[in-house]
This record gives sequence, C-alpha cells and structure tokens, in this order.
Amino acid sequence: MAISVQNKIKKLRDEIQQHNYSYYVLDEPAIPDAEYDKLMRSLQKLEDANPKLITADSPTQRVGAVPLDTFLPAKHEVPMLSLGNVFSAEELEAFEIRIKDRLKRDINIDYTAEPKLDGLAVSLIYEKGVLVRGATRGDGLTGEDITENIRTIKSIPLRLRKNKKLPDRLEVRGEVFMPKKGFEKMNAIARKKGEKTFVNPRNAAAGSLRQLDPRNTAKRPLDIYFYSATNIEKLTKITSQYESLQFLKELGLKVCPEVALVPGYRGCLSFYEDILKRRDKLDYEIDGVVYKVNDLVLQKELGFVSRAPRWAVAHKFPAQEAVTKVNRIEFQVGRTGALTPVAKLDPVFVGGVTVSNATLHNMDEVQRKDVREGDKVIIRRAGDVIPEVVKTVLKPGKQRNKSVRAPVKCPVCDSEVVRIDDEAIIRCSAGLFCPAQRKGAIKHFSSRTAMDIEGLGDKLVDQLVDEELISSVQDLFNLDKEKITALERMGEKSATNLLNAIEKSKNTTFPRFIYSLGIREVGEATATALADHFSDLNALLNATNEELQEINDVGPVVAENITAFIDQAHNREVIDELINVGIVWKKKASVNKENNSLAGNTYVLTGSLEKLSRPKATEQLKQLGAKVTSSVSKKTTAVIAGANAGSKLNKAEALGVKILSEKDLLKLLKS
Ligand code: I6G
Repeated sequence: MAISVQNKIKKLRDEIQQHNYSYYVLDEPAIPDAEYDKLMRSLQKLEDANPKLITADSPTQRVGAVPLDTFLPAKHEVPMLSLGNVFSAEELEAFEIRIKDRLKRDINIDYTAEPKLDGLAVSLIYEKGVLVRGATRGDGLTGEDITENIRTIKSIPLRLRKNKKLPDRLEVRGEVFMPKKGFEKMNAIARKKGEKTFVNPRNAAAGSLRQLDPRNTAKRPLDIYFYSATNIEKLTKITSQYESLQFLKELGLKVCPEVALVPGYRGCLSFYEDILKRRDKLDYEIDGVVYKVNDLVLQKELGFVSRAPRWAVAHKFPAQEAVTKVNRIEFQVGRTGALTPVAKLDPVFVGGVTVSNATLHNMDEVQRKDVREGDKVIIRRAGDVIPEVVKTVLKPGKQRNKSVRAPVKCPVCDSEVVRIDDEAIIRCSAGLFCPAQRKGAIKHFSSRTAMDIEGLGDKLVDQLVDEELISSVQDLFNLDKEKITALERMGEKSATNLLNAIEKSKNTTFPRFIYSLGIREVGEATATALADHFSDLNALLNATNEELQEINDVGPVVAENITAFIDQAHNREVIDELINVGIVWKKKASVNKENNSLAGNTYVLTGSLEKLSRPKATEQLKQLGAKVTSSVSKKTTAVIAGANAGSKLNKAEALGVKILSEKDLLKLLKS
C-alpha cells in the first residue's frame, strides 16, 4: 500500500528533527548539508501541495511573514532571578563557607560549572513537547514575548524529542548569543554595504532578538545554550543539576559542551582557570563562569536571598573594557609591509594586564571610528588578542585635534606607501629592503609553528637586525658566536644555546619549511596541503597556477601569491641558500615506507602536554600516518588528555572512546 502524504510528511519531519538533534546537540552531523537541504525541499514541496497538513511545529514554519507592531508583555510563572557575583578565589571560598554554614554541616559539595555566556537570557515554554512561547528576562517578573523571533533560531527545536519524563508543560531557560565568527561575518557584510555595525556580539544578539519583523531575526546568526529547566525535580525523578542538563540534551535542547561536574570550590577554581585560558578560542563571548550546587535537595534547602539563589554564583572575569586617552597614533610596519595604525595610550589596567597600545586595524577603521590624537576612547582586550580601540567617548563641545592622515612614506624606511585598489590596507613598497619587513620575515621564519628556533624571540631578532648581524633568514645559519655574545643582555651560554637551537631547527618538515617562507596567505593548513600534494620542493617550485588551484586549500588568490613568490629570483636564491646551509626534512614516500604504523587511526589532543607541544605531538602522529582532528566522535581511536583537559575528555568518556595520557602518547610515538 502506498504511504499516505500525511505519513510521508511525518516521516520527513521526524527525519529532519533527528538530523537537527545530531547536528546541534550531539555536534555530530549525520549527513552532508546538501542532503539535509534536499530533505527540507521535499518537505516544503509536499506542504506546498497540501497546505492543510502544515503544523506550527513543522521545520518549514520557522519564519513568520508578518511583522509585529510591538512586543506583548510575557509574565514569568517562576521569576527569572539574577545571580550573585564573586571576583576572586577568596570570595568563592567565602561563598562555599556560607553554604556550609547555612546547611549547618561540613560536607563535600559538588558543583556544576559552566561558562557564563555574554548573551541574552530567555525563557521558553513547551506544551506537550511543542514550543508555545519564548520570552526575554525583562525585569525578572515580566519580559517581552519574542516567540516569533525565537522560532527563527535553528538550534531551538520547535518540538522536543520524545521522552518518558517529559512533563506536559515545561519551562526551560538559556542564553541566546551570537557566535563570534557569525558576528564578524555579519559586521563585515554591513561594513561593505556602508551599513551600521554592532559594537559586540552581545549587542548584536540583543538587537537581533528585538526585531519586530522575524524575517530580519532569521537572517542573524543566533544560537543558544540551555542551562536550566524550571521545577524539574517536582515533575521528574531528576535529583541533580548535572542530570537535569543531561535531560535537556535528551530533549534535543543544546547545552554548552564545556559544562562539567567539579568537586568543591577548588574544583570550581581549576575549571575557571582552564576556561579563562581557553576563552579566546571559544566561538562565543563569555564573561565568567557559573557554579551551581549539584544536589537539588541541597539547592532547595539553601533557597534564595533577595532574588538570587544561595546555591549558585557567577565568577566574573576581570573587566575587558576600559576608558583611556590616545596620546599619539603611530603606524607600525608588519612582515608583509602593511602599515597598521596603533593608538599609543595612557596606560590602563584592563582584563588583568596594563595596556599601553591598541590597534586601529587600518585606515578605514580610523576614519570610521574617527579616532584622533588626544581623544578619550574605550579600549577592549579580549584575552591574548591585541587590544583594540572600540570607539571614542567625546565630551560635547571639546576642541579636538585634526583627523589622522595616512602616511605617504614608510615610517621605518621612508619608501613610498601604496594602497592596492580594493584593499583597506596600505603597504610600504620597499619589500625586504625595509628593515621592519626584514625583521617581520625573520620573526615569522623562526616562530614556533615555523622553523621553531627556541630562544630566538622578537626582541633578539630586532637586536640582531639593528646590529646588522643578520639581514635575511639565511644569515641566521652563519651567525658568529663572538658577535652574539657581545650583544647586550647576552652571555656565552645564551649564545651557545641560540646557535644550538638554530642548528637543531635545520631538521624540519616540508610543511614547516613551506610555511616559514612567509608566502602571503599561506598559513599552516595551506602549507600542509602543499606538502601533501607535491612530492618535493622542486615540484612545488615548478608548479603552475592551474596545478596549484587543483589543491583543496588553494584558491585563485593564494595560487597567485604562491606563483608570484616562486617567480621572484630573490626568493629562489633565499630558498637555495637555506637548502645549502643544510635544512632537511624526511621525504614523504620514505616516511610512509619506514613507519606508517598509525595509519587509519584518528587522535584528538586535549589539555596541556608537558613534554611535547601540541603542534609537535600532532606532527609526530601525522608522520606515523595517523589523523589528528579537533573534535571527538565515536570514530576517534583515542583522546590524548594532558593536564586540565576539559569537554573533549568528558565527551570521550561519554562515548566510551579510549583515553591516553601523555606518557602513553610518548610510548606510542616511540613504538
Ligand atoms: O544569568 C544566568 C546565566 C547562566 C543565570 C544562570 C546561568 O546558569 C548557567 N543560572 C541561574 C540560576 C540564574 N541566572 C538565575
């Protein structure tokens, strides 16, 4: 019997919902995007032909076509409270002492720990598994009904997955945010169109959720992590916070993958330190960590104080923005000759360090933000990223200096400055004649991810170039020990160490060598792709533009950069000299023949390794034929976990993937 249209539609919806779950919650897409789009198109076609069968929870029905006049008030059945804050380890310890005092017993307390997202808190209500309302927090008692906008966020299920514990009515809470990558892409497009940009992802998320026309919200790259279900212990047999988060996941609601269960306030502190270190690598902005007593019975016993739970606290990161004065605007010349405007500031303490320089990126940014010498500005420091000027804060009527003009001569070598038509960047035209570009090229060449010359830091490169001991990368291999020893802050021992490190670097790999040449837009991944494609250096040096473009990672611009580089006689000479001084690497074919013992195995590295850096471990595993990836799945052979391993280790445990220590890794590499 032919299946009815109704059944076909149901089957397609179930299938799409299952793929959404795999993609958003498990982070393990089961099919390619094109296949998913095909399913969506089939469903859309069937619904177009049978409009009576359309239901509000169909995946085709995310975006309503009618703009609202206003947002209606949405009363919260259970108030959306705020969280208390702590700013130091001492305050956190005091938080735990308060809890134990209140409980009148000295027991070990476990906490859930999760990043505190810098987004917008929302409350969603599901009735019989179907999303019926989405609301903002508002004043905690009443928010705004933003159901239509919430429905457009693809990672929010319109219908929950079937579950025996699912109550008829369930309220869940979470934080809507805009991933950093999406934010940057959206701002880049707005900039290109001459439209207004958002200052930060939080403002962008808030602005996007407050669109009266849901079709606008649908265009914004919003996402969500859920962090609680209201009154869950009354409705289910769940007894802990951690279990409740697992329950949310079972229902198809996305939970931050970094969530961990940690013992005592000391466990909280190591979680905090680890996340703080990795903060910039996360694709979402966070401003701290939230800890919650894991045991729901203890939570109940602790209760609330002035609209905040006694059993939870936010441990905030140090401030990341500060106001200061721009004393001067200078132009720094980089490795590729690009002139970057840099604001020289009155030193200011921000994000845990004192900052006296902030980048203005390029002249377009200087003009757009209209930053002038003498202005008060907000500067922002996002972890290890170079601090940047966000915007000016001007006093009305205050006299200002003239606008900054782009220099016409290179501030380092006085050569002409050029601007390529469609680039925002201005460049010094002198190439390696310019000492700043020479220094940049040498710093790049010796960096950890390139030739990895230990001990040759930026300051020493500056010194060596300024003292005219070197003027190009190949000069590093002919350095004179006596001359190095005579440099300021150098001794015989440091000079010997440096020369040994330079000697050691001669044994390298083909990808590192390619990367170290500093060809524009050839990063580590492209260098590896080039090394995989070409049998040896000669093959690469004789490659045509067309052949280069056959490589996965190489588009027309990169291919053009590579051919322009290898066509220059000067660059050929440098490469010849580097080979002549003895730089070598193992040939690909012989590596495979010699030892390919890990072929077919896939490893994930997480946490910090003591004996080997992560890039080195990756390289050595690859040399033995293994694949090294960044995400854990059932297909992963083993996860190698160093100190402070976080979510990847948790995921490996959950999936039953083998876990190896650094010691195991070293054994594996030796064998
Ligand atoms: O504002 C919040 C952000 C994150 C929270 C919160 C949270 O948990 C991860 N949890 C609670 C209980 C509250 N606010 C009130």
